[in-house]
Parts: sequence; C-alpha cells; structure tokens
Amino acid sequence: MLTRIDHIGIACRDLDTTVAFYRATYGFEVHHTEVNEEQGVREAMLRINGTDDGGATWIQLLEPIREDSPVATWLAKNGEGVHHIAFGTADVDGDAREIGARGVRVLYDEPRRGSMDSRITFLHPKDCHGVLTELVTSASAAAEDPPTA
Ligand code: CMX
Ligand code: CO
Repeated sequence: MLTRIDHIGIACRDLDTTVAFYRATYGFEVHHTEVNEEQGVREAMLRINGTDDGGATWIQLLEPIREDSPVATWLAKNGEGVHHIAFGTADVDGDAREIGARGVRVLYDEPRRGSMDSRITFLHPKDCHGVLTELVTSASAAAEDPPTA
C-alpha cells in the first residue's frame, strides 16, 4: 500500500548551486548526499517533514554524472525542473507487482538500490499520464515491516 509522498525528484544542472538556492530561499538543509552510479546521478536529499508512519518526505535534487543517464537526457530536452514523484510503501515488491498487473509498465524486474539504501522501482511515465513515478521502500521501513509475500 502506498502511504505517503516519499519525495519529489528535481533535475538540476549544478547540485551545489541548487542546494544553495533551497537553503537560502526556504531554509531546507541537506540531510544526505550520495553518488548513485547505476542511476547516473549525484544527489542531495533535503528532509522536509516526518510522516505518521515513521518515514519522511524529501526533496531529491539530482545532477547527472553521465550524458547517457535518464536525468541528463531529460535535462537536455526539458531543462531543469520536476523530474519524478515517488510514493512510499513498506512493500515495494508487492506494490510493483500489483500495479504491473493493472497494466502499468514497471521498469525494473526487481527493485534496485535507491537513495539511503532504499529499494526503488519506476513506472513508465507514458502509462501514468506523463508522470515518471517511483515506488520506494526506505531502509527503515524495510527493517520495521519486512514484506511477507
Ligand atoms: N517525466 C515524464 N515523461 C518523461 C520523463 C519524465 N521524467 N522521461 C521521459 N519521459 C517521456 C519523454 O518525454 C518521451 O516522450 P515523447 O516520446 O512523447 O517525446 C518518452 O518518455 C521517452 O523518453 P526518452 O527521452 O526517449 O527516454 P527513455 O525512453 O530512454 O527513458 C525512462 C525514459 C522513463 C524509461 C527513463 O527516464 C528511466 O528509466 N527512468 C527511471 C530511472 C531514473 O529516472 N533515474 C533517475 C532518478 C533516480 C532516483 O530517483 O533515485
Ligand atoms: Co527519486
């Protein structure tokens, strides 16, 4: 079951200047940064608020590290802006299976590693009214509530 907005993913050309904008304009601080080689991004997670299931809601700022990465392709076409939304769930495997069975293309056979050791998968934007949609189980949610299926 999808229980919350986990994050909004925002594509930017320069992570450091974008982080500086979010800090100066809104007062949001960086909780975590990492390079995700597989996804082709350098990213910063800005924690916006806690949620009643013990998770949190984030802004994920994404700078491409490779020209052939999804974020680089998207930036070249659209410029900076909102790249995807992510729904949080305690069971990304089960939810991806259920949503796939409804005819929405799930991009990965198995969830992959996302920010902060979360497990993530994506739904094709063309099957979601133009919105690239990520499903994510955070490392803490997985530890507290392991999938039983
Ligand atoms: N939002 C909405 N539409 C999108 C999109 C996005 N982020 N990315 C691509 N599209 C649309 C394109 O506009 C294009 O539409 P048209 O055919 O009408 O022009 C169509 O989808 C195909 O786009 P493309 O540029 O040819 O790109 P690809 O098909 O090669 O890749 C996708 C699209 C979704 C499969 C790819 O971006 C992907 O695998 N995304 C998942 C991984 C990812 O985004 N990782 C970065 C974030 C990591 C994280 O969150 O941790
Ligand atoms: Co994301």
